[in-house]
Amino acid sequence: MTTLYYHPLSNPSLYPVFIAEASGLDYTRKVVNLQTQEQKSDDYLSVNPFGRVPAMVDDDLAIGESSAIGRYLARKSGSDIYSEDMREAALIDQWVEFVVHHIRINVGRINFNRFIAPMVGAEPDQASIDLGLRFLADNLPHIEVALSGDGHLHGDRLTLADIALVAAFEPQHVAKIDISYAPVLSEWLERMRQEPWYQAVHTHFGAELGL
Ligand SMILES: N[C@@H](CCC(=O)N[C@@H](CS)C(=O)NCC(=O)O)C(=O)O
Repeated sequence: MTTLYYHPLSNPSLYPVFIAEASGLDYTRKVVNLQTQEQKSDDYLSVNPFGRVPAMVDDDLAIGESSAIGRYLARKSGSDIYSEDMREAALIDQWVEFVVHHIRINVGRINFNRFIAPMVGAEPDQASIDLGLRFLADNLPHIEVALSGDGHLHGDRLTLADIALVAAFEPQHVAKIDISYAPVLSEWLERMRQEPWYQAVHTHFGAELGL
């Protein structure tokens, strides 16, 4: 049995949950209460010593880190969201890494300061927001070009790369991130959020918490 530990407001942890749904895996998901620091409890640290969500347990295998979990789930399912061909897998990996290191991190900067900080009583850092906005603007043109082809980051089918992009932008609306300068991506995200694998998790980001 596969168990995914996640939190509905954590975009890294939504990535493997979307993958499990898109690849038709039989799995269970468990919310880790970040507000009570459950991620630092002894029980949880025995699952993921990094003390973060997501984590996955599959029989006697326990791992953290969303990208590693995502690849494992995709391989386990045998679904075509990844590839057994090492050259094609590398092309998909390239996009996943681009999204994680150049998109998700900047969405995260903006989200933390605009949405999370006020919730937890931290002081928002405008310089970090500005950096996030600037780096997003620098990198989104690559996404616009890629999605203008077959409507996917790689090839003509849904892959881990597309799911990484949807997960990266989960806090788009709560963090009021204006990406109207990237119209292809804007329309694509709204369409992806209507897909069955997305709707099986939630109708929109934060729905579980009444947002
Ligand atoms: N590189 C990690 C990032 C995971 C991460 O930062 N998770 C955050 C939530 S978005 C977390 O668990 N924070 C709680 C903490 O650090 O105590 C991954 O991709 O899985």
